[in-house]
This record gives sequence, structure tokens and C-alpha cells, in this order.
Amino acid sequence: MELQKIYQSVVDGSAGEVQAGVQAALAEGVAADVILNQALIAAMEEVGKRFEEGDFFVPEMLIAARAMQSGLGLLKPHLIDSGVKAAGKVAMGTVKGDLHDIGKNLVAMMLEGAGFEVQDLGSDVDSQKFVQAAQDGANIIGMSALLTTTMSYMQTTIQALQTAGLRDTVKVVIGGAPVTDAYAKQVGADAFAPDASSAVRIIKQLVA
Ligand code: B1M
Repeated sequence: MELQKIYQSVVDGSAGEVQAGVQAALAEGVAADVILNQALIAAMEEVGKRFEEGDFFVPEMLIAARAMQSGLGLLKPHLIDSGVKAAGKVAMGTVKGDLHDIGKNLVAMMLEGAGFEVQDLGSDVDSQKFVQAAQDGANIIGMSALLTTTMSYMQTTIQALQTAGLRDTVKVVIGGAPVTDAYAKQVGADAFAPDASSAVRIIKQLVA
């Protein structure tokens, strides 16, 4: 069945086969949200599980996430037409002064794979951009930092959200190699995510 083929192609990281499978499934009349939930999202859950168990590493996860995104691109217009609601709106960015974006991109892709609407703010993101995203309706702010010199900017952003009166309307989740659970508590974030698949699990719990 097409759904099983799409699922396997995402896990295998084969973007061409994912796209062919999605096109075939749509042509057969399979609903876009069924393809999304039973093939793309289910496969990314499997990828996240394999990563957590140590069977997959960052490259496999990145390749699978890209394959999933190539299928998602084909599905998006159909999902918009059928009015499928996102699980939540996440604004993701790497904090000001920091140009490392590979981990942030991976988290964003995994969240998209899990059904979240993701606004990618890029890297070197000023606190006011996060504030603006919250004002524009993001209910989760995700921040990434890879440098010990830039991670303190996470607190600057949280304070900016507080000053703008938005701290209670958003959940703030942070991550990146130098960030820890203790640091998240210290700066007043709602949670720390050590990797992309835990970010998905933690954010799902926060919005549940
Ligand atoms: Co730079 N760099 N780098 N770098 N770089 C590190 C981070 C470093 C540890 C290397 C080292 O010295 N051993 C070091 C930091 C030292 C420190 O601060 N203690 C360092 C340095 C010093 C620098 C420069 C200052 C070097 C220089 O110019 N002298 C400079 C800084 C530039 C700047 O940002 N202003 C610099 C530049 C660069 C490149 C541009 C060359 C390049 C980045 C390219 C890019 O991202 N587009 C680069 C790279 C590639 C690295 C390393 C090698 C790899 C980082 C990476 O992509 N990891 C890195 C060394 C290392 O980590 N081994 C290093 C893979 C990625 C998937 O993991 O980002 O941790 P990670 O993301 C994970 C989790 O952390 C988590 O999920 C992700 C997926 O599992 N996560 C989140 C991340 N963000 C999250 C957000 C969330 C949730 C989870 O929110 C919800």
C-alpha cells in the first residue's frame, strides 16, 4: 500500500520515493491528512525513536527529515484546502550573535513533521523578532544557541517577552549543545530539549 511505501521511504531518507508515493496516494484519492498522519508523521516518530535508541545518528535524522519535508511540500496545498489544523504554532530561531543553524533546522523539520506550524526566524535572531512572532500568534518559542557566549541571550529574549506582557501566553523551549536543564530553569524557560526528537515530545506535552 502507498502509505506503507511512503512511511518506509521517509525512514530510508529517499526524497524521490517519498514524493512519488505522495503523488500516487493523492491520485488514488487518499486524503491529505491521512497521508500526513499515517505515513509522514508516523515515519518521523519512528525516526525519532531510532535516534533516541542510538540506532540513528544526526545525518540519518537530517536525511529523513528532508525526505519528509519534500513530501510535506506536495501535501501542504491539499492540507490548507481541507482545513487541517496545526498542532500549534512554533517560532524557532538561533539567538542573536549565533550563526549555528543546523540543529535549529533539524528541530524545525521534526516539529513540522509532527504537525506543528513552524515559523523559522533564522539565525542571529534579535529578541524583538521573537516578541513579534509571539504577537503574531506563535504559542511556542523555540530558541537555539551553540556558543557559551550567546546562550545568555536566551534570558534576554525571555525578559523581552515578559516586558511585552507575553510571557504567560507562550511556552519557551530552549536547546543547543551548551544548554542544560539547569540552565533552562535558571533563565526561566519552560523546558530544555537535548535533541530534536525530545523537542517534539516535550512541546507536544507542553501544548497538550
Ligand atoms: Co562552530 N562552534 N563556531 N561553527 N561549530 C561549535 C559549537 C564549537 C563547540 C566547536 C568547538 O570549538 N569544539 C565551538 C563553541 C565553543 C563554545 O562556545 N564553548 C564553536 C565556535 C567557537 C565557533 C566560532 C566562534 C569559531 C570562530 O569563528 N572562531 C564561530 C562562531 C560563529 C557564530 O555563530 N557567530 C563558529 C562557526 C561555525 C560554522 C559557521 C563554521 C559552522 C556552523 C554552520 C551552520 O550551522 N550553518 C560551525 C559548526 C558546524 C560547528 C560544530 C562543528 C557543529 C555544530 C552542529 O551543527 N552540530 C560545533 C562543534 C560540535 O558541536 N561538535 C561548533 C550538529 C547539530 C545537529 O547539533 O546544534 O547541538 P546541535 O543541535 C541538536 C541539539 O543541541 C538540539 O537538537 C539538535 C538536534 O538533535 N537543539 C535544540 C539545538 N537547538 C535546539 C533548540 C530547541 C530544542 C533543541 O528549541 C526548541
